[in-house]
Amino acid sequence: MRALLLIDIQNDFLPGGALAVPEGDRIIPLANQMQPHFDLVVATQDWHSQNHKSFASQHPGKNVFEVTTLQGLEQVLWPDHCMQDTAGAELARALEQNRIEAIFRKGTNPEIDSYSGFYDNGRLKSTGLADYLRGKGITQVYLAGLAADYCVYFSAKDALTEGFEVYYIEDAVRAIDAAGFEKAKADLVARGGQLVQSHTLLPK
Ligand code: VGL
Ligand code: ZN
Repeated sequence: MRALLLIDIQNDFLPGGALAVPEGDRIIPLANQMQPHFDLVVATQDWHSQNHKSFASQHPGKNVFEVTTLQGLEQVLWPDHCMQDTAGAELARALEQNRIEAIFRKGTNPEIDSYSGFYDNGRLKSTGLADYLRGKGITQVYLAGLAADYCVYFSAKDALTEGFEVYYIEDAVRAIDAAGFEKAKADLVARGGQLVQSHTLLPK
């Protein structure tokens, strides 16, 4: 059984949003076209408290995109984004949502960031996504969403670690940083993941 994971397709990651991913909106038609051809569609949602420590605003004197340490882990400091109950945290309006069976929220703990839909960055807490997928008989996980070099990448890595067959849908993701995108893809392939194009997942 195959699941489509829609990672963080939220207003703040679209052009005009607080942490806009270049061309982030371009993946939405692809995500919509693919959904009917999967056994299960699941979404993740970055869902931060307003004082989340991944925000540069919580570190006086530090700048956005500066790297610091948080709980012993390297942490990029982001603009305030995806704050709980704000419009920026909502899933994109253009995204078809009726087929999404469950939404896994992450990044709620203000002390630690959570890029992956499976675990927080310190791997201290599971979201339950892996067990949920296994409970549905899923063995193959296909990923689309934002950002390709952060949350999609970390989710794909964890999916591999959890023993799923992993397919990273190359044209249905967009990255914050072009070099980071290339690195992420190479690393996933080295770990046994596969890169696919969305059109190969649609009926002829
Ligand atoms: C993300 C940075 C901070 C993502 C989330 O969804 O890729 N990136 N929070
Ligand atoms: Zn975030």
